[in-house]
Amino acid sequence: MRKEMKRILVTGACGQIGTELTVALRRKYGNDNVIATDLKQETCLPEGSGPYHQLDVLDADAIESLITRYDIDTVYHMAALLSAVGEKNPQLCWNVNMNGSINVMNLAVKHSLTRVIIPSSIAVWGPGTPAIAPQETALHPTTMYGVTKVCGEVLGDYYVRKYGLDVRGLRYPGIISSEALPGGGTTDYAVEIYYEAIRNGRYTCFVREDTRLPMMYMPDCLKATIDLAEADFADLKHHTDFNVGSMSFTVAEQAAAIRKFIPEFEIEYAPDFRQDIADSWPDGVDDSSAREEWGWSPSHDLESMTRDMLEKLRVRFETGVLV
Ligand code: VAH
Repeated sequence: MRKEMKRILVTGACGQIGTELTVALRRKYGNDNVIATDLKQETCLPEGSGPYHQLDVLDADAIESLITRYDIDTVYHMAALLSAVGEKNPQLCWNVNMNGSINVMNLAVKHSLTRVIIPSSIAVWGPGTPAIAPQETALHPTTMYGVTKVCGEVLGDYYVRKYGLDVRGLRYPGIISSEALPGGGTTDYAVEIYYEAIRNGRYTCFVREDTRLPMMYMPDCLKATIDLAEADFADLKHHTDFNVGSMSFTVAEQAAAIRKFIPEFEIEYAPDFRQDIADSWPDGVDDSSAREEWGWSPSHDLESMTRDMLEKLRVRFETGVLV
């Protein structure tokens, strides 16, 4: 089985993580060696920054034609419906998240791909999970998205053992980024709050102020994803289910961090159906396995993320990129 990662296919390349992951991979491997795909017809990536194809991950033949056309050796399979949007259409969530993943894994085996990266999430846990989620604990998700993430983990592990396929994944916490809005997750509030703080000086949050969840700034998310992908397989005891943490905070703490830069910022709370999902997830994670097996170490905390987010968003509002 080839070990080099040289020709990469990204699915869900217009998603919150996919957008910035594609840019980071192109910077590292070269624009033309990273093929971006998404369900969207038009690319969301800068014109001329590398190949883009519209792709439905339920169409195995379309995936296969890209694998052969570009001699792909690695797939970052980012395409998925997230927790909140998945609860509005659980059957579609199952279909896309599971059949998309098994299409990628079957084609990876057929074409002897070097590696497949398939994200998991803190959504694998449920109400009985300890406040700090251990690496090994019972997985009782309460969302269809979480069910698909548990299934994705064990399906990936099966392909490692049954076919010798190199499948890797990490349990993303809420991801916060300035470049692409999240696509229908429960943790979207932690991103929207920064945009609204600059746009309107105020935000109505859809979870309570005492809601505490594990979160991660996008630069750390990209670092974790690519570091895991590049780790020596022989060093890994886990494959598809690494806990990765960086910080945990309540909405009230996040609002206070924003007020250090925007003193007049106001927030009110109007919890909706996403409160029950957030309440089912842990406050934090034990990521000692990721630290031991592939050297995971985050760089950002709430203050440095807040400063960077507000600086970057202010520029984009002032230059008219955002309104
Ligand atoms: C969601 N942001 O909220 C995603 C994530 C932390 C959960 O997978 O659905």
